[in-house]
Amino acid sequence: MLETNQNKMRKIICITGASAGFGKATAMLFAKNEWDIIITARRKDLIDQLASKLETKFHVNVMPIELDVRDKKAVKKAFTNLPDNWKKIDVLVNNAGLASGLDKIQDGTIDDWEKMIDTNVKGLLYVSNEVIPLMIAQKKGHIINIGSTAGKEVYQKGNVYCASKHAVDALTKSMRIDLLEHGIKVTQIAPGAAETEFSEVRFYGDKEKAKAVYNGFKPMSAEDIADIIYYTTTLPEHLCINDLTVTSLAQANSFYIHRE
Ligand code: NDP
Ligand code: 8X3
Repeated sequence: MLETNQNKMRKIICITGASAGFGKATAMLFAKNEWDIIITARRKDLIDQLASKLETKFHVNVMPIELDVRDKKAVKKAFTNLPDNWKKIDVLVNNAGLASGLDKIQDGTIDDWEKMIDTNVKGLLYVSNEVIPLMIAQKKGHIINIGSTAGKEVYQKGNVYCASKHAVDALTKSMRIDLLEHGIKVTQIAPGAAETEFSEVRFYGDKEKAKAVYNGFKPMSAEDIADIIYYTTTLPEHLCINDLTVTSLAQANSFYIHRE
């Protein structure tokens, strides 16, 4: 953290999975809008670099935390060890997530299934479990869960990834009900295809296969999703976007993409 930025604390957003894709673009946009930011991911070098860049460019405070959201002890430690002024989290973006593999259920591996369930569902719960009490104590807060069109409809070979995002859909609805009395907003953003590292991760680093996912149409970008996340935080106190599905113009839902 730069010393010059230290005295002035602004609104605070905590973003999981901020080393790439949606999370990184969201960190950049909120920094530009003068928010202080907690960024977490496993790739420490990337979040450290991002933190320095944002602090220098936008003169905000950034707290980079190396964190695997699947590790419940590490999640607890990370939030317990936050300095008190960083515990005043206004917005949590549960974004860390992945698809691993694209196979029929009979061809899938337990290793891939566990990766997706442990990250997309259990990781989201571990982080929420730490942040919700902080928000309840403040009597305010906003949790934004990144779901997917895969959480609205299942598609062939999507099986466990789709199930994990259906779980995000259900948890978002449940959180909204349970937190109603505490004045905490709960939003799900459910994007369709966006070109990030997502497909590269899904196809185990195969760049060509990943690129082909977006052949013949203009997918969304990470910046598009960051804009939408930001927008949901700009509404008046009494308004909450509960659920927002967004796709590129070429995509109708999980099944229909118009390719030229
Ligand atoms: P990217 O692969 O570009 O980014 C994923 C981010 O999640 C990275 O920062 C990665 O960081 C982090 N991450 C993955 N696993 C873990 C973990 N175990 N602990 C902590 N951080 C982790 O993908 P996107 O930005 O596209 O995806 C972000 C979210 O959006 C995911 O939940 C994804 O399912 C969802 N989504 C994506 C869509 C798309 O088409 N791109 C569409 C709909 C939803 P690191 O590797 O450094 O840990
Ligand atoms: C990512 C979008 O269509 O690959 O959640 O499931 S999709």
